[in-house]
Amino acid sequence: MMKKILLAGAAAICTLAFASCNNTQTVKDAPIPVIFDTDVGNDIDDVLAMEMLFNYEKEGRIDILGIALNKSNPYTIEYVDAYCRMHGRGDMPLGFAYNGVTPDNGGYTKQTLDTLIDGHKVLTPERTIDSNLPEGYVLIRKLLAEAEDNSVVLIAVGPETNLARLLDSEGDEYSPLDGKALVAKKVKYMSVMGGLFGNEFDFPEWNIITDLEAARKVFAEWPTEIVASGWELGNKLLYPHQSILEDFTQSHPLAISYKEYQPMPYDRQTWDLTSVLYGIEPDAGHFGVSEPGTIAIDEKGYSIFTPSENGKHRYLTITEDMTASTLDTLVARVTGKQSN
Ligand SMILES: [Ca+2]
Repeated sequence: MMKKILLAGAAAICTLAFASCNNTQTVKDAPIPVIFDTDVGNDIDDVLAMEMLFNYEKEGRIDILGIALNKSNPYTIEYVDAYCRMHGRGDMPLGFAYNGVTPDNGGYTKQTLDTLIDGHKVLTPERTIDSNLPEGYVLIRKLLAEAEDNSVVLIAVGPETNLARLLDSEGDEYSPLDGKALVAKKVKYMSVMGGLFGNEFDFPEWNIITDLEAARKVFAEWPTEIVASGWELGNKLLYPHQSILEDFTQSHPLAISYKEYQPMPYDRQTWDLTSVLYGIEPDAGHFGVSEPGTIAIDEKGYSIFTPSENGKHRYLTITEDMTASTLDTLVARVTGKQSN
């Protein structure tokens, strides 16, 4: 009898300890406010990256404050609006880079929007180019103005048109601060896919050269910490096509778009996914990070890293023995299935 009572007492203490531990964790793990700047419609990795963000949001780990589109094509608006709607976020604030780069249709947005399964569209947009979306940089200004100081994680995975326009912006109805001061006050750090680092390859990376002046400005003037994922990193982590075929229903817009983008089977580089994973889980050990320094973009678009003790820039690294587990985690975050 005595033993039974003692055990019950111990269980009660455990329960209390667990509750208290849980409370601490709840406070510590308040959702991270995230702004996503993307060129959905160019490469397919943006869609996988966006899917990761919706999975994080459903788990209560982040709040997606808004999405700024930097592909200047009308189908990008319809696609992203409908994609948000599919995930129950038809209210998602969207901004658009008017007169920006890559105005072409690209290889999967229109095709997916046009797809009918059993006579039904798989994506049903309500916002279009005629919806008077704000400029991407204006949207970001509004969202930053409403956010807590030093709180927002900005994840940027395309040409940096919106970000350069943001840095050039003056005070407005949302904030008296100019773009740089507003970013310095509100942004915690930026996780950006762009550039190329290390010695294995040597060419100007696509996100950088596609709006070269914007990228040069952002790396020269952005006032917060930047962690860049270079081309070489996502190139080491290839998304398994089997996941597209087996983890998604084949009427899912992600699966349709992936198959439209290139002939299957192919394992696409996870460039944009790496910046999402690091942006949300910087301390989880999925990547290494370089020493601090400064990333400069030269006039041809090459990214040049110079180490310095007080530098605000770093870039992601990965060793061969880390790739299998990091890739597993990327797949788990894209599919929303449990993993490490
Ligand atoms: Ca992209």
